[in-house]
Amino acid sequence: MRTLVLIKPDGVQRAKIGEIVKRFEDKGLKVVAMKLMMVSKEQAERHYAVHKGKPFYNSLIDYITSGPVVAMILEGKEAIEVTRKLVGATNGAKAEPGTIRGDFSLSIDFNLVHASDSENSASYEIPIFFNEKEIIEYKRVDENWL
Ligand code: FUP
Repeated sequence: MRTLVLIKPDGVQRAKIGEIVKRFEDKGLKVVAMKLMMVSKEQAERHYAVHKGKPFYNSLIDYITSGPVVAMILEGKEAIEVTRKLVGATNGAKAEPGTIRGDFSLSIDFNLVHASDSENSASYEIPIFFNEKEIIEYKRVDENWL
């Protein structure tokens, strides 16, 4: 199972790339694609299409396109649910301590990370950021122990 994760512009600006990736790696999730990139307006609009028309939509587009993000695909057992648990609740002020948002975010506006919320979302979101050639199939040496 695969999921799309974005370390959003606040995560990059606050130098949390390593800390955030570490949590996914430590859990046993495998990085099968990763890049630092600017999200175009077109990509942002596709990615957040479900939120079109909501009061926070325009600021969401401005935020995700405001600076570099780290896009990655994580693979592993129950990858979508496990990643969402590690990320925590949408509003950082309410997210549990121990989660990424719970430890590093105090708001809903700057919540550091995006992670797909279902298999449907993952298969919609992944091609917005990656083509097939950018996804690497390999075995982690500890895979049989996870
Ligand atoms: P999440 O799945 O936890 O990333 O959250 P959603 O997909 O529901 O929302 C996507 C982004 O929209 C959030 F990261 C923050 C923003 N948002 C708001 O600014 N206000 C809201 O009421 C809901 C979401």
